[in-house]
Amino acid sequence: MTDGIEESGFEKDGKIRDKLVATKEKWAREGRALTGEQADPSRERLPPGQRRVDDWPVLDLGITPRLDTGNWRLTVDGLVENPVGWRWADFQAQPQERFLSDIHCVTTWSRYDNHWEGVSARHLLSVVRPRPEARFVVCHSADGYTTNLPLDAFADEDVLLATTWEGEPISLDHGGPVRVIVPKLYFWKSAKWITRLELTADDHPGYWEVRGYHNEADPWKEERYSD
Ligand SMILES: Nc1nc2c(c(=O)[nH]1)N[C@H]1C(S)=C(S)[C@@H](COP(=O)(O)O)O[C@H]1N2
Ligand SMILES: [Mo]
Repeated sequence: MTDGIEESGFEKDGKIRDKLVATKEKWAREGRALTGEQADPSRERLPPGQRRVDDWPVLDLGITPRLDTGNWRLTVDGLVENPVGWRWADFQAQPQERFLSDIHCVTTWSRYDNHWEGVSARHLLSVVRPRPEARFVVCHSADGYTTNLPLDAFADEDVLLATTWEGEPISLDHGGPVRVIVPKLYFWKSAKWITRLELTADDHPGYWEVRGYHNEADPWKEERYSD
């Protein structure tokens, strides 16, 4: 798999919005919304080129998997000492933690003060125990989407596998029953409908990363697109 979309084995509704994908690829080529500025997250809350919204837009490829807490599974495998295959009850049996973070989407909206609950990436890593060679995490989703992260970025203290937002279960539209949240990076790095986390030695650029989006995706450095 090199193009970031793959068979997931889950039933799905809808099909890839080719026009939307083409538009976003065009934006990447044109460098849309780039200001050329950088900002210091310890001094400013809104990254360069972003604007604040109060709603929470739904953005994805157009394929909604028929996932629920009954058929959802999470596999964590690859370069780990203790691979796991969790069902909902196994996931719920892990320590549940609360998080507060902002969302920054590359399409320029930011949403402050999102309250999440779920299992921290740190806890998950303490269970699976990455092997010394593990340096990257590939997030695989039930719609076939993938996105890649350095293991260090995934291991950050604010990263979680979220099951609730503002006290309610995360809706299917927003990636429920379980999605990844990586607050320090643009939101395309936060995989909805997560079903597999694969730890690897080499980097495997995901769906948007092979279509012109930046591999690192730090909003404070405006890493929207690759050059
Ligand atoms: N599985 C999956 N995760 C995904 C996507 C997707 O298409 N499929 N889109 C990404 C993008 S580009 C964004 S901006 C956010 C949007 O999440 P939201 O719909 O909850 O706002 O999800 C990210 N995670
Ligand atoms: Mo996005």
